[in-house]
Amino acid sequence: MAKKLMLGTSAIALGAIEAGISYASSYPGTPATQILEHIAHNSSVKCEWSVNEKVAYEVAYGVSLTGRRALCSMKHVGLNVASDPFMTSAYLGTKGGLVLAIGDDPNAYSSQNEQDSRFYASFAKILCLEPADAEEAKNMTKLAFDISEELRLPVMIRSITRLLHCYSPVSIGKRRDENPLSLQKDPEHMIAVPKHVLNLHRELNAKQKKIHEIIKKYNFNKIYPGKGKKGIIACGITFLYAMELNEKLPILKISAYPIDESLIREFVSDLEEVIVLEEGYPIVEQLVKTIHSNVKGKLSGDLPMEGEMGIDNVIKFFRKSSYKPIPDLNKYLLPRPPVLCPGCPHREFYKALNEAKPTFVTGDIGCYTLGANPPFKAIDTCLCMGASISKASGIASQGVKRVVAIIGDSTFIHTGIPALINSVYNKANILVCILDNSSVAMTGHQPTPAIGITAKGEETKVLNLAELCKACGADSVEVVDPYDKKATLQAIKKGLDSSGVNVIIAKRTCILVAKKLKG
Ligand SMILES: Cc1ncc(C[n+]2csc(CCOP(=O)(O)OP(=O)(O)O)c2C)c(N)n1
Repeated sequence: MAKKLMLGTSAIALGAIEAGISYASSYPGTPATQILEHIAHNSSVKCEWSVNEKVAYEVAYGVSLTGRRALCSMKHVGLNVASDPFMTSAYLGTKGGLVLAIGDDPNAYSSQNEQDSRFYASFAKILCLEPADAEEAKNMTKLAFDISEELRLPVMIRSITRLLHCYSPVSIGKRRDENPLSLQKDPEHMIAVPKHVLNLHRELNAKQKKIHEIIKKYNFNKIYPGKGKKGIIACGITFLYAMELNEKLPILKISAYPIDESLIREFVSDLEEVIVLEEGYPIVEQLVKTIHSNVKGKLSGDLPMEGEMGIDNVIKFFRKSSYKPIPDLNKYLLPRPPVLCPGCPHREFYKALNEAKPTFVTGDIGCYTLGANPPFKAIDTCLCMGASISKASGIASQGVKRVVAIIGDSTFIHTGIPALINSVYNKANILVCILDNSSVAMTGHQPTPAIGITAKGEETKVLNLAELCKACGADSVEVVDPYDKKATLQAIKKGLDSSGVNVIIAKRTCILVAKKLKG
């Protein structure tokens, strides 16, 4: 079989393509963005950038109802947004294979937290696979569709930045045919209403035995014998750390959850010490601690609870006295904190905003969050996508005047719209500034509905943000060019002094996109 060096993201995409998917949906988010990009640019599979992760998951679930296969991918925090349909879809079950590929981000290289999606899989009572490298990522994704159809449940592929953004060899296989279209009504398994719920929950619980059987059948969790009374339990990518360590110790490789307790018992029965390696929260370690009295890992304080574990921390733990840290080359480099690009329209907007002297500025997530850094220091809070307008409403509800919410175009469409409606409905006095650079710049310039280009690069209807804001009931909507400082400053000053919900759309294409368009 031919092999190719591939990114983990591309490997997952390839696994889904070879599995015969009929659709893929996603909302951009590092480290998972390139999964959909690979499908869009390297296959004929239909796919979409959805407006947010909840919508992406619901679209994929809809495809599954037709008997066809769908992949839905997102970053870890995206699953918070998609958690409502995700949780109940496990109750209803699926028809065509439905696979949810999640990119976790230990160390928060590009995220607002380090949450571990394995919790979500166990919360929803579904099977979760955790590959160690790109080859496994591809094979597991492909297999996950068969497993999903066998269980009639969504299956999660959980991987992390280190795997998704690294290249390793991947075998290229054949694309399986798509499933035939077969949309049949099945109210008991399609309508989540109270009268069906207990039965659905019973069915979901009954599937747990089958999940364990499938994990055993495919040998996902495997013991590698070794020498000595110390043993390693290694989850996902940490299996590579354990191999690189080359201590010749017995290893239990974990690639599937929920974990089979009996396998852990079998593995640890003869051991005097068990070391648990896992990226993310100490989920496996917590379980092993209930089975063995000498467990080393994050909970014991031997490995870091926060950040990425990485091979360096593992070597440090095993080779205590002879450990030589990897030289910190960063000290030879000039510091390069993330900054707004030269010529970025957000820069110009912040200059005007600072001059207008607002009392408090609620931020959101996107390139414009960098306005919190010097020299602008223009943002006072950042929580999660879509929160700027609602936070501003909360602050203003306490009588604080001249409160400004800053939000990007993609973020506004993602979850800002309900917050705008909410602020109008509840009579807030705030100024909302939508920094519209006609791009999802932070994640690599994906298109948005406001520019009318699909994931496949096709033209589609253009969403008019100004008309939308008016329809939401905003008291005024003004569109300005942030390069026009006078007009921008004037609009901000006017908005700050007005009551009600006033919106400024600062519209200018991201400088990097504009450069590309010029060629
Ligand atoms: C729930 C969630 N989904 C996705 C992301 C990844 N992400 C960070 S900012 C952003 C959107 C940025 O686009 P926009 O609001 O247009 O601002 P820009 O970067 O273009 O200034 C995305 C998708 C995230 N942090 N949280």
